[in-house]
Amino acid sequence: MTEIFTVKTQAFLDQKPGTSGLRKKVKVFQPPHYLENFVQSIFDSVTIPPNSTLTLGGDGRFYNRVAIQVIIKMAVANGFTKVIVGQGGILSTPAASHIIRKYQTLGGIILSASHNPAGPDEDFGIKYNTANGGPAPEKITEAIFAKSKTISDYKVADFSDVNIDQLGETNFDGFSVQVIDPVADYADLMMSMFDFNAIKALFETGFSMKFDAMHAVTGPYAKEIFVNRLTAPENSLMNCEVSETFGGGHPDPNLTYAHELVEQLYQANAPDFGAASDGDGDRNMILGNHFFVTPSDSLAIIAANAKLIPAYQQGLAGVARSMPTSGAVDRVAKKLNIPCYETPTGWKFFGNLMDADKVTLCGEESFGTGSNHVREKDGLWAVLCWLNIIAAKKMSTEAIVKAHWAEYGRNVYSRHDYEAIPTEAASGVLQHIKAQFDSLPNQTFGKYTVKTCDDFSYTDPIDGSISTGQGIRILFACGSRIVFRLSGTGTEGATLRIYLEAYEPDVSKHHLDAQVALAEMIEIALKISQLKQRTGCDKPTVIT
Ligand code: VG1
Ligand code: CO
Repeated sequence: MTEIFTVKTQAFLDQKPGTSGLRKKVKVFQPPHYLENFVQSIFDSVTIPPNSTLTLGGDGRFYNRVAIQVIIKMAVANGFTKVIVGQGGILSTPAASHIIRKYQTLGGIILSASHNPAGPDEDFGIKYNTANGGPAPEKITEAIFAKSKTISDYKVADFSDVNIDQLGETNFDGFSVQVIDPVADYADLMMSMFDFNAIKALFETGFSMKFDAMHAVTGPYAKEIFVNRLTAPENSLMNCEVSETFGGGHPDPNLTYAHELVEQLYQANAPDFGAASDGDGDRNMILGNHFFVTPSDSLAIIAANAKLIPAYQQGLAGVARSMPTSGAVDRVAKKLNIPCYETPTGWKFFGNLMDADKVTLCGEESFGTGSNHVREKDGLWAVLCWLNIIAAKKMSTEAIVKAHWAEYGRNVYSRHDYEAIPTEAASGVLQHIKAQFDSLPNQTFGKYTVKTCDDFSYTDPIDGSISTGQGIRILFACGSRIVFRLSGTGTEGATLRIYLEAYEPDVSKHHLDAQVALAEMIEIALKISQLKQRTGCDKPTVIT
């Protein structure tokens, strides 16, 4: 008989899950009982019926392997009869979502801190996904947090470490562990959705691509899909070996952190197309030759051209975007005469809409796009959407975007991040803006007049749950917007994000750089927030 031990423990009071799970420094996770307390709090917050299976995998960062062994033993002790684990402990976030759905497992634990740097002195993270394949809803994450504050013991089974590098199923006494190929099921799903023959033919014409996995989890997926199945040349890939430290980098696919790729796309003889994915494979950046596609535009363009992709040939039930994401997709929805939902930041809010078949596509300004094929955002899926659309339209990335703007007008958009600023200064900025909620409406700044301002709250149309405090919105009479929001994924101080949007119907201004086009809005944002005075920062850390 496998022995089950109950271990006495004491609560750590800081285990509050953020936008996507619990993220802390590895050093915080390492002391005895820290990881175990959180895992037990997860298991105590869900009902585990007999014969339940758990999906388990992570982005391959430092501490992934250690945590996987702990979680396997705790899952067995808590009544799971099977654990499906990705070989080497690897599963990208969208692949994990697919595995949960395909094999109908009770849920999954994904070990990732996404784009946060990895290594012994960097970050680790853990999140729980439910049976629909999506991130646990707030009701569950709140229960996990509450549990973690009162926990007094946890359960762990006594057996030696499982070999997670060897494919196959091992039967133990009353339970089994199945090590699966982390890529195959996901690659098959992609093949069933896209026109692989058309994309192959595109590569055969000499169309060139550069995909940057940023040393993180999508490397093996990209090799299988782009090189093995789509016959793109090997040199289409860069940084595709998963490293425990993510090569010492910060796998956030944006213009700042993916600069190695950006430089290649902006050099002479640049490839036709460029893309990058983040640490856990759920986000993406799309580039053309000397051209950057804003994520909000990417969502709108995929929606507008969805019928060119076999999986969406029948059209879309609806679309959804997070509140700070630009309204570009709203214009497409209007034209297609389908509903468009506005949710708070974070993928968990899209799940209910997709489960109820209200939406097919959804996305966030933060380089996250996805559809109802899984219940997570999906980086490689977005890249395949673009390749499929390019193959079908026979136009360049830039030409596709410009044609879209000409048809719909351009929602000029930018996000300014102020990272790792003192927490007090950051909340001071938000308090200062909120204190002006009564006086701002009707105030005029240059050509912009404030119409309304509020702190965004959302009532889920499916289950009626309410989420408040989701970001401060200042809406102008002309339809432009400024949004201020604190990040829920950082682990150092606070990160304040300012989202800026202005609608430009005039084609003759579409060539303008977003920072130039938004210069006046940026000034207004700084003025209303007193950001410089209150934080001492004179410029953003990241501009997108
Ligand atoms: C950020 C993004 C948000 C995204 C989240 C998780 O959150 O803004 O849109 O859903 O990261 O993405 P925040 O709270 O820092 O703004 V990932 O790739 O870290 O799973
Ligand atoms: Co991610």
